[in-house]
Amino acid sequence: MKRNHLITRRTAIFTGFSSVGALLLNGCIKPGPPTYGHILRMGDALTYTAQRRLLPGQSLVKEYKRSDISSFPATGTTNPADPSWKYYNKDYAPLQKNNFADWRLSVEGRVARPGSYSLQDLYRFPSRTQITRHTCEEGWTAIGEWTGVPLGALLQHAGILTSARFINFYAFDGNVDSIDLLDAFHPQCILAYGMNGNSLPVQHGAPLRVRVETQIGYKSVKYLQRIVVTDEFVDPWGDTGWSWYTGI
Ligand SMILES: Nc1nc2c(c(=O)[nH]1)N[C@H]1C(S)=C(S)[C@@H](COP(=O)(O)O)O[C@H]1N2
Ligand SMILES: [Mo]
Repeated sequence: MKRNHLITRRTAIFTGFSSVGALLLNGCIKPGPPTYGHILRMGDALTYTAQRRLLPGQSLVKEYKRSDISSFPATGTTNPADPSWKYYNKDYAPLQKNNFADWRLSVEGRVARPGSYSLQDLYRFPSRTQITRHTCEEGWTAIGEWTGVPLGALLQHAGILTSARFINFYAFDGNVDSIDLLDAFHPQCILAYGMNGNSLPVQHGAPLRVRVETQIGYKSVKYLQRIVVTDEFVDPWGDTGWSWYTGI
């Protein structure tokens, strides 16, 4: 039985690789970030049906039990409404005061149906809850439970176009980052509005944050305001020395 299981897995892996190979043969590779996301050129070379067929081959990060949930430090911006904070945003406090009822997530760029989503809109999507380990580049890790909308589901709802290659996140504190489509459609890549069974606390990114479980903590942008789908790589880190791709 065990053997069969292994063979099945190997077959699956092999099938995955041959799809990648087919892609590489198909694609004329444009300059871009030196990542697998670029090599695959998901948006250009694949139809979205084929892409989704490929995705189940992506491995999931480990998920933990409720009893594994740990205390969870907050880093970087912990309150965009604090006027003494260097990345203060005056628009945040009024939204927070009203429990984010007037907050909207804008989804723009290479989508057939650009638009904006309230929290209520997002609650209507099928949700995913996952208990995962967060790894910060500063050297700490913590385990928390996150609930939210799979980013892939939202992108499909907005009608992501085949020319799309990157998903860019813009936050209230001016933070900007991006991921490629392979990470965006990873089943554990969610837009979280809940943490440990409650709504997402301000220090952890209320009302909505990204959870990119396949990468280091700073890719999980808090305080989301805007998502822009692009066909071009916009380097959010420039020459700061921070990596764009930080897979774990
Ligand atoms: N908008 C925004 N997102 C952010 C940050 C930030 O300062 N602003 N810090 C990042 C870093 S370095 C980490 S480790 C995690 C921390 O999330 P937490 O504060 O919920 O622990 O958020 C990331 N996302
Ligand atoms: Mo971090």
